[in-house]
Amino acid sequence: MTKSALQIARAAYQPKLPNALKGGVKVMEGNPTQSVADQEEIKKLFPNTYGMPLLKFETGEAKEYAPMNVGVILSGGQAPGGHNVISGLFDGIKKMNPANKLYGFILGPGGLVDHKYMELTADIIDEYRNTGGFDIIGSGRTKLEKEDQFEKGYEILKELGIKALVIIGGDDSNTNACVLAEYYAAKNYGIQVIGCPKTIDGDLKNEMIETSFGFDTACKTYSEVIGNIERDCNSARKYWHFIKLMGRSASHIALECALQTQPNICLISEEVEAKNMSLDDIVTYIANAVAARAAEGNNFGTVLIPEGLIEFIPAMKKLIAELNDFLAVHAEEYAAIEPNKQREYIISHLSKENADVYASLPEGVARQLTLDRDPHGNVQVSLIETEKLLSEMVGKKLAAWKAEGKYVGKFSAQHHFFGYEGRCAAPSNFDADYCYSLGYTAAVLMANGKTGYMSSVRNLTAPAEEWVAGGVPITMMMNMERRHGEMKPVIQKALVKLDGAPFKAFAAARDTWAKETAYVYPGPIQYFGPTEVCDQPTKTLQLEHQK
Ligand code: FBP
Repeated sequence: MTKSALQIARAAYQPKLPNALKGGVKVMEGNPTQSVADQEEIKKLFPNTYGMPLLKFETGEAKEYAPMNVGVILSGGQAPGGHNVISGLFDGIKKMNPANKLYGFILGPGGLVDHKYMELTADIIDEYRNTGGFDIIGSGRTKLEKEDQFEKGYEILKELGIKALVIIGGDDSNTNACVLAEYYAAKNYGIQVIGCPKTIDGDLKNEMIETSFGFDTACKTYSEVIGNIERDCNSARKYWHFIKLMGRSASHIALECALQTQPNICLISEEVEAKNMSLDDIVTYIANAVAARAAEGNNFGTVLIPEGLIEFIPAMKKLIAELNDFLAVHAEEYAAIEPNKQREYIISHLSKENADVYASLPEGVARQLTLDRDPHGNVQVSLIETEKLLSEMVGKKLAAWKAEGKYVGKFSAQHHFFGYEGRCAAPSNFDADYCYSLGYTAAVLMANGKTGYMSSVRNLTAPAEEWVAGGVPITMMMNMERRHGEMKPVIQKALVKLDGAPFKAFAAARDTWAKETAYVYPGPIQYFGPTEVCDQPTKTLQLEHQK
């Protein structure tokens, strides 16, 4: 593989570890734990893995460990640093016993079920240290939730002599890791399962998991490009840039990028829902900012839009729910209608409230809402071009205001969607160190016989040497939620807290940012140089840790 000069230099970077992981490790047990909610139900569902204590690692005597083979799976969307979790895990198990072997299952959880795997040897691991992507073994979205999958997995684990499995994934994959841990414990199969918190979305976090890995690098990558757009925008002074950002339901990415780049506007889905805002309220909010800037001679600006916005607008949520139900029954009848009559057909079959909302939508978006459905019959909201929907509606509103004699200046829009651009970026120093430490922590948890735990590394705004490593029982993060019509135990998703420090900092500054041109240009991630340039965690983490 030909490598760039930066890749070669970066390969030599030795990620930092917390002091407690540098030599022998002592495992300190805390008090028994409880799930965040629905304790009785969760306890009943996880009799073998419920209530376990929190674990904290401290420096201890070096021990000898019996040899063990270990498996690893990358699950779900890519996130920068996955390769470092695997290299930390590899170095950890080799340090405990050089005879230990690491096997990677290919293309996600499906690899375990289909028995597709490879041994990860030192030369392979060395190729991938400090690189972005999940390509060392690939990732996939197969859900591990059925007993026959668990049994198929057991067959191959037994065959390879694997005693412990690490699942690197988001909230759903870690929920499934816990279900698997419980199943293998109940069956006495002697296989431990450990989870690792991954997702650029930043929505797998709680008291014990300060952030999921990948969020730092992804946000810094998007912020670099948003900053570049802001500078372009401030140079040409003729466009409003509407930028949609990945993140699924939660708006953490949009919020962090706003804190880093100070755009004119950033929408936060959680606030839209809490304030019961309509699409028109949002459009009016943006249009007012456009008109106010135009009055100062500034016919340009930047708007950040979280990917999941549509689902958080209460009226749209209701409309989508009714459309899902209606089309589940009438899809064929609808498809047989002439294209130019389909809109009328839908309007005539919806309740008055939803028909009005539907009728107010631009043609293209209205069509997307009725056509693009996933295998479960749901609208694929991520495919809805919210950035275009909003700019089109803002344009119309401004034209109407102009017709009424109001000064609105000139409005010309550009559109962007940033998601895939950041998910495989080479990890920042923060993610390189954090991921390596998470992988190493997983190795210590396994060597000490733990199962049903998630690797936890905390105190992340301090230098890496002072980070606190340990394990958190996955059941501790669970509650019961309705999924596909059934109540299921799942890890509670962390949405943006409107009373949290990051949102409050943003809310206190946003009116100024809307009016003035207060852009910040963060520039590219730096790997070599002064620590204040290279090693800063996200603004979200810094604000959350401020007392
Ligand atoms: P995970 O939740 O699996 O980490 O995935 C995150 C994400 O990047 C979301 O932000 C985005 O909505 C989704 O994956 C896109 O999925 P896909 O990669 O299947 O297109």
